Parts: sequence; C-alpha cells; structure tokens
Amino acid sequence: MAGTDEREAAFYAIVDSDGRIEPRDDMPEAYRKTLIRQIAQHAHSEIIGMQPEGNWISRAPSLRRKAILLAKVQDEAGHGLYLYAAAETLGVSRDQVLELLHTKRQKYSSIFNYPTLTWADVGAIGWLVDGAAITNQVPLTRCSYGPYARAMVRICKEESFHQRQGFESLLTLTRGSAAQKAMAQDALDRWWYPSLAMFGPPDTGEQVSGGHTEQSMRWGIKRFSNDELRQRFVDMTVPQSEVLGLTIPDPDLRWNDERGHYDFTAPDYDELFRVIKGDGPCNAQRLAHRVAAHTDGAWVREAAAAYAAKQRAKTRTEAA
Ligand code: FAQ
Repeated sequence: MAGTDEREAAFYAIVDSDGRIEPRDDMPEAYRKTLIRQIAQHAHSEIIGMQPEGNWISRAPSLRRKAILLAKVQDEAGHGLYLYAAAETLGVSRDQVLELLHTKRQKYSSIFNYPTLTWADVGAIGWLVDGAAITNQVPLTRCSYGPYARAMVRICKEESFHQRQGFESLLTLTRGSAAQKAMAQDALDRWWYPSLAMFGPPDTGEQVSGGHTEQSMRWGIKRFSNDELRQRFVDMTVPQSEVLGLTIPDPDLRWNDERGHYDFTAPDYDELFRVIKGDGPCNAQRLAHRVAAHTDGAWVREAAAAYAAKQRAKTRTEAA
C-alpha cells in the first residue's frame, strides 16, 4: 500500500493535470470535508430556494406563468437531489446533512432569506439570482471532484433557462403599464445588493472571507475568487438592465476603460454576515417551513423505503 506522501502526490497529480477525483480515489480529509460543506450548503440552498418563488405559484398572473414557475421550482428540487447524491459519494447520508441544516449547523445561501413581496420579485430572482448562480456555477462544472462537476453540468443548463425566463418576465413588465414598470424597478432595487452578496465575502480587506478561497483554488474546487465572479456578474448584468430599461440602484456604477470592467459599489458585508448568522428578514420562517415539510413528509419517505425493500426482496427471490 502506498505511503501518505505517495497518496498525496497521486492526488495532486490528478488535480494539477485538471483530472477528476472520483469517490474511491484517495483524497485529503480536509478536501473531503470542504466538499461536503460546500455541496451540502449548495443542496440546502436549492431546496430552501424553492420557498421564495413557491410563494407565488398560487398567484401567478396567468396559466402560462404558473406552468413555467411550477416547472422552475420543481427544477430546484431536482438540483437539490443531484447535489445530495453527490454529497453522499463523500460518505455522508442525506439524513445527516439535512439534520445539520435543521439544527443550523450547516448554512444555505443568504439570498433566500429575503421576502418575495410582488410578482416582479419572481422575475428578479430568475434574472439576478439565477444569473448569479450561473456565474458562480459554470466554473464548478470543471471542479476537481467528478460527481460535483457532473451534477453541475445539468444544473447549469437548467439555471440558464431559468435566468432567461426571469429576464423575459421582467421585460414583459417593463414594456407594460407604468405601474408594472415601477414594480420591476422596485424588485431590482431590493434584489441587486443581496444578489451581489451571494458571491460571499470579499477577497481582501477587513471583512475578508473565512479563508476558504485560496485552499479551494489549490484543490481545483473553486476556479475563481468571490470578487472575480462578482465582477463578472456585474459586467454581464449591466447591459441586460439597459435592455430592460431599468436602473441599477448604484450611483457609482460606471464603465472603467482602464480596467475593462464596471466599477460598482460593494454590497453591505455586515448585512451579509448578519443574514448568514441567522438574522435576515426570513431566516426563521424559511427554516421553520423546511423542518415542518420534512416532518410532514416522514410517511412518504417511510413508504418509499418500504417499497424499495420489498422490491429488493422480490429481486432476491427471483434470482434464487
Ligand atoms: N450565503 O470563504 P468563503 C442558487 C459562507 S444556489 C451563506 O468565500 P466558500 C440556485 C461560506 O459558506 C445558491 N453563506 O466560502 C437557485 C463560509 O462559511 P463557513 C448557492 C455564505 O465556500 C436559484 C464563509 O461564508 N450556491 O442560487 C455565503 O469558499 C434560484 C466564508 O466564505 C452555491 O452554494 C452566502 N452568500 O465560498 C435556487 C454554490 N457566502 O463554512 C433557487 C456553491 C459565503 O466558513 C432559486 N458554493 N458564505 O462557516 C460556492 O461556490 C461557495 O461555497 C461560495 C462561498 C462562493 C458560496
């Protein structure tokens, strides 16, 4: 059996050649733990992220919009499933990580702790939140951990469709009545900075991140820093806001020729940390709803497990 140094060298040889680490490969314990933390947080975000938009399914303004929204919210549940399955390949069960979420020992994205006050918020989530999610997640399709990278390919295709439907929904509003346009602008005003904060703490300065970026980049989990992705999102979104005819709520937003990027005002990171710690507008409501849904769904899980056990027994009897 190879020694620790040789096993570590084999691991870095795969990472450095842009290969994929697979579940049965040797991997440093800290790499495994980081992936569990990130993939579980990502999975939790997908399923808690069903709540803000789910709030509008019963009040969608037309059958077409309702069908689209139902499909989108179901897609998010599917993303949660792929990601929980990817986390399970690292040796944790779905029950274990859900327990950590329900007892506040694992996080989910800050963005889902903000309320959806109007129909335009559904469009803004598609345009901005899914837009931010794609910016962050397309590089994850090249993540060094195979099951996570592969899950991200399908997720990104769906998120990209979600982003376009959000943009199209807002475009319809901005081309509608003055009241509809004002509703779209109000949604952008409220969702802009929380969307920028989704990318996490800044790379430098007093509020610097918990320090995962450098290590995660060395491991090929993160390909870009939080600030690099935030900038990419702003550069992509400003021209789209112009097509919509909406104003991004940042008086200091302007193109910087020298940098080849937009300059913009950073989100309030103190607010981000407060929301992450549980003190956002909807944290208590989101978690209570999640725990209640889990408790109410116990009979479904029991029935599914009993059915699966019966099928396995049947297969064994037939094979004997
Ligand atoms: N919210 O050192 P970093 C979606 C935490 S999916 C809460 O930068 P890292 C789809 C971080 O965990 C959205 N916590 O950490 C959808 C760490 O905590 P710890 C979710 C945050 O991991 C759309 C600490 O701060 N996407 O939207 C946040 O290297 C529409 C220090 O931060 C993903 O999860 C935050 N915003 O980078 C669904 C993508 N930011 O463990 C429904 C995968 C940071 O030290 C509707 N995740 N933290 O206590 C990632 O790419 C990374 O985990 C980052 C954070 C970039 C989120």
